[in-house]
Amino acid sequence: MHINRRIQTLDEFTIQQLRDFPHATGELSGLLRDIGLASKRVNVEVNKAGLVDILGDAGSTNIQGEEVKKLDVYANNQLVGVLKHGISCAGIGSEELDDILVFDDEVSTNSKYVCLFDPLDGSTNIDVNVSIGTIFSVYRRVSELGKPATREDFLQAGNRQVAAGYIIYGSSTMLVYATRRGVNGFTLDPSIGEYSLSHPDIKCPPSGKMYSVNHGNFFQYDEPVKRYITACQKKDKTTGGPYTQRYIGSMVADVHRNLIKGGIFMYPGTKDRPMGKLRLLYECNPFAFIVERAGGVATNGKIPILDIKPTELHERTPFFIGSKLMMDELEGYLKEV
Ligand code: P6P
Repeated sequence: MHINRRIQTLDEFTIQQLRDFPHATGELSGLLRDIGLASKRVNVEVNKAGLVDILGDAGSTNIQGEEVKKLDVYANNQLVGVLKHGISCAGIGSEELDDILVFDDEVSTNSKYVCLFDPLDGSTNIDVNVSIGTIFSVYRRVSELGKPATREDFLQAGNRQVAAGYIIYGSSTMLVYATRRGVNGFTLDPSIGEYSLSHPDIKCPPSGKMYSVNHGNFFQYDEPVKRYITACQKKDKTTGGPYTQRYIGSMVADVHRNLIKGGIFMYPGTKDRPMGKLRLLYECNPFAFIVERAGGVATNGKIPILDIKPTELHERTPFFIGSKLMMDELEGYLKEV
């Protein structure tokens, strides 16, 4: 009997990974499937956000001082729910929660991993139907199994991530995740309600024609950054300039586009906010892990993002990420005094 295995679902793919690596316990695969399940529930609400009273503010503000949209809260609760009741996660850190949330039941305290996430990035775009996304990062615990997870489990450098990924709720819903074995993309097939492998072994093009930055902050950026942005707008046979400027204002969408087509995304520090806006642990680290596994580069303008040793759960960092040759070109400008 011929079994059509042409398009693997996320579950089939992660189970195949287990077959290929018999020593694996299956906990990481289970965690990824849990996140996939939560994202399918979020997807349903995102897709009908204009129809029901789920738009608008939840009336509260998160630790960032930002108005919390109801979908933010819903997405956070879905992720906490599946991870708390799964068998793979000892605790979580979330943009929507002031502090880490440690799961203290017996199964969770024996789980190997902790997870950090931005449950719904780009939420200011919810009301205007622009693509938004969920971003997640997975670490193996450094604390003793059998005891509750500790803050040190969450404050690890990004180069210690075992997996990272995102879900983009756009023209289609895609889950992209990276492990040390590579980056793979799965598109949600509504006809079967499963993520199906659509982008195997994603590689970030070594160069591209798009640069992504908020021009409204231009005069707030440091001189080398301004010189690079200006160079992106000039005709240049060696770099292929001028580049096209694309800025969606939703990092998941901007970085996803550059991962697939090539390009560079920048959220530099400014005079008012020297550390920029984006969060290291659950925005920059996961994307840095994914893009670097795909052959791209991610820095804070000085060192690799993945080498930064975090000290705070919600700390920010200047962020530059994209195609290797474009990042090398940027580095040349940033090295200038
Ligand atoms: P600005 C969305 O709020 C977000 O965190 C990222 O998704 C996005 O890239 C950035 O902020 C946009 O910020 O200051 O350019 O509007």
